[in-house]
Amino acid sequence: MRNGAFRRSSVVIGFVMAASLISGTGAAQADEIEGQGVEACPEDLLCLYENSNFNSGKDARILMTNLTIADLGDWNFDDTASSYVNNTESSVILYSEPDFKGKEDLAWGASQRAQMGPFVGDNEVSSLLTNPAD
Ligand SMILES: [Ca+2]
Repeated sequence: MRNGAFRRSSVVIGFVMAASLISGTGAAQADEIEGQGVEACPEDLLCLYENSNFNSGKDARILMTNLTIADLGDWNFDDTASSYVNNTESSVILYSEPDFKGKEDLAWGASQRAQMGPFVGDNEVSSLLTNPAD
């Protein structure tokens, strides 16, 4: 009896792990939603908000990603971000030009900024590097 119960819970745990792999925590991804607020940003993703204060007051575009993106124009998000939430444990470098050029800002792991800056300003982010080597 005990042995059977143990085996059954192992199967459940295995299923949950497989489901989380498929749904993508940890998998490379980028996606766009409409929303607002810090809580709109899922765990393990960096979220760029179209407007300052995390789109406060009105749903607007949010680009959510854990990818390195050389040109945010590919996601129709070039020169768009006005605030961000880094809901990952790693730093992300934000650049004012495509291909990791121009001015740089460091978005620390588990940090947020209601207004872009100080180095890459409002509507300036054009590329981003996730998991930079220290
Ligand atoms: Ca903007």
